[in-house]
Amino acid sequence: TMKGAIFDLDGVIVDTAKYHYLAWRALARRLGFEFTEADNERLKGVSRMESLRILLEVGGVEATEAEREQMAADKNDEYVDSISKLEPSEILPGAKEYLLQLRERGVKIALGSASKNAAFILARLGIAELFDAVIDGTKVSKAKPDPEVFLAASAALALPPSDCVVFEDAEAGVQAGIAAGCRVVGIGSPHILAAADLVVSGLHELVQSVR
Ligand code: G16
Ligand code: MG
Repeated sequence: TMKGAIFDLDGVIVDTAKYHYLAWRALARRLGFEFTEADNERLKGVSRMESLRILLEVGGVEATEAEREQMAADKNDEYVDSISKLEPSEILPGAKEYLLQLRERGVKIALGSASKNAAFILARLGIAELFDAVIDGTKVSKAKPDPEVFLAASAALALPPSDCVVFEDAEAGVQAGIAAGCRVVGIGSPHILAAADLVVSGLHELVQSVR
C-alpha cells in the first residue's frame, strides 16, 4: 500500500507550462525567431538551463555562458512576474481534494519538482501546508530521468521508495520515478506515459466520492 505520495508540480498540480511558454517565446522573439507550442513540449519537466539549451538549438543561436545566464535570468524575471498573479482557482481539477484525502488516510506527501520557483508557486496556490516535504530545483541538481529528486523526496518522508507513489505528467518524470524504485501514476496520455503502472487524465479521476 501507498505510505508516501510524491507529486510533480507543473502539469500535475498546476499548469505553469503556459507561463513558461510565454516567457520562452518572448525570449525567442528578442533573439529573432519563433518558438512554437510544439517546441515547448520538449521543455516540460526539464530544468531551466537545459530548457534554454533546447530553445537556442531550435533557433540556431550560439551564445556564451555569460549570455546564457543573462537570458535565463531575463526569462525567469518575466516568468516570476506572471506566476505572481497565480490564484488558488488555477489548481488543476481534483488536485487539492486528492491531497486532502491522502492526508486523511495518513499518507505522507512530498513535492518532487525541477522548478526553483516551486515553493513560491505552492504558496500562491495556498496549498504549501499540505506538503510534508518539498524537494525542488533548489535542492537537487540532476534532472529527470535521473531519480535524484524522487529519492530525495522519499528520504525526506523517511520512507523507502517502494512505499511511495510518484505522480508525473512528463515521460522523463515517469522514467525517474521508475528508476527511483517507486510506483508511478502517469497524468496525461497513456500513449506517451506507457511505462507508468497506471495512467489517468488528471488527479480528479483518483478522488473518491464520499457520501
Ligand atoms: C518545471 C517545468 C519545466 C521548467 C522546470 C524548471 O518542472 O515543467 O518546464 O523548466 O520546472 O522551472 P524553473 O525555471 O521555475 O526553475 P516540473 O518538474 O515541476 O514539472
Ligand atoms: Mg511536470
